[in-house]
Amino acid sequence: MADGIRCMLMRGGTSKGAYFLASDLPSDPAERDDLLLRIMGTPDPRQIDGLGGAHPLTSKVAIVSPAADPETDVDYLFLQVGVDEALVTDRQNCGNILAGVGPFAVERGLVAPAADRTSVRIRMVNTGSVATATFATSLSDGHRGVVDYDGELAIDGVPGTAGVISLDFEGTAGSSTGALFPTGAVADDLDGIRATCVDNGMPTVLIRADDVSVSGDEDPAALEADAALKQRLERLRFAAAERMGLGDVSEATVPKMVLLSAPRHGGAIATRSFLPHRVHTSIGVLGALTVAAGVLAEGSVGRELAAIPGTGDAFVIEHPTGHFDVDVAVSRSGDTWTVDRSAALRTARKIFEGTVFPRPRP
Ligand code: NQM
Repeated sequence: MADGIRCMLMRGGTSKGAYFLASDLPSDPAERDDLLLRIMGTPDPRQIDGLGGAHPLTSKVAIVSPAADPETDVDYLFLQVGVDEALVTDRQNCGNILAGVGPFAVERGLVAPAADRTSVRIRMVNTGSVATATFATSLSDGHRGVVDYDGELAIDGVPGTAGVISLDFEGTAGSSTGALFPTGAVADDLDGIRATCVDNGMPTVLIRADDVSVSGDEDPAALEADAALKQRLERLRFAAAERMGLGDVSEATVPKMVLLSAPRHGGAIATRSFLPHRVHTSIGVLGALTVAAGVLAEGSVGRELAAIPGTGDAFVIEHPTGHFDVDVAVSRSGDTWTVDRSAALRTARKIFEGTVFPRPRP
């Protein structure tokens, strides 16, 4: 470890993380997690002695390896690293960090780029579902090829523009819990509150903001300062987790809690997402796909607040720094709901490539 570990720092969507090849890290999970805590500077609210950015959205790790199965090109394991808590968890996926995985696979020579656009099929090891990422590449350096990160797509929550990375998902419905609506109902009574428990890639609990006495357009900082609200949501989260078959979630970052209110800026629905303790400055990718799938189902919490888009139109999710447009379609046969389409556009950027030196063990 004195020689350091090869690492790439990337922005993926509205998040930022350290990307590694699995072969550059210890194979033993406990040893690997201890190393990652020391690389990211956890536990410490400022992560001053590591790469972490002092927020859950910038304390993330992607571990990429050649695919174990011939149906896909690479395997991607996502790890959420705590900020002030010495925690590394694989119990959630991350679609924002996923946006950097295809480019990283090309950068590391795991996937040969095409002359124009390259598609990489990625197995998300955390849940077993698959995403196809497609992005611009060129063979301009003669032999190895390069990723073209520049482009014209602006995503809310990130300044400027960058190249489009399209993400098409398969098998996200119920990928952590077994069903799109894991409690068996589109809405449940949870501790006296109507809630929709839904999983289109991210186990999530949808509740109306006005049911917990907020309007749903507050700043993240205002919601984080509301200790009574946070306690209430944590109780609801534990109750929901039990109904969703997630077991003990005291050390897990799922299910996410999402407060819904009527759209204010021409979108379909307004959201405030809890991560679950800090409040998201935008919304996660799988989080957004899950909100859309939940709200589209008749009888769900949020359906009555939403302005449902026409067939073929994007489902526009309003969030604290703008909106996130996703392409989601659901259908119903009897009581069973199926997700027919889940896709979104993101951007990513290579920020730094080099060798990271972990803090020594205490
Ligand atoms: O839902 C944050 C993020 C995420 C997750 C979180 C994500 C997703 O924005 O796919 O991207 O919900 O913990 O990075």
